[in-house]
Amino acid sequence: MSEVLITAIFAACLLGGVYIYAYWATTSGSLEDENQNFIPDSWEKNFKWLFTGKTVIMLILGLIIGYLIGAST
Ligand SMILES: [Ca+2]
Repeated sequence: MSEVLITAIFAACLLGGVYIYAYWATTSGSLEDENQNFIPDSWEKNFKWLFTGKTVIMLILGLIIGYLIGAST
């Protein structure tokens, strides 16, 4: 496997974990989410783009992973 593929898979898993954690933490009340957008309010100042761009980021990572797996076989 190429290093790019491993990096892309790792990034997708890491981001998936971050999104799941943010959802879990806001719904369970562990982290404050007054505006109810499933983004912990303390993260919104610096990391809101990571959530608003979620679909695009995951799509690009998916395309990279799919392309590299396809190219390697
Ligand atoms: Ca919020």
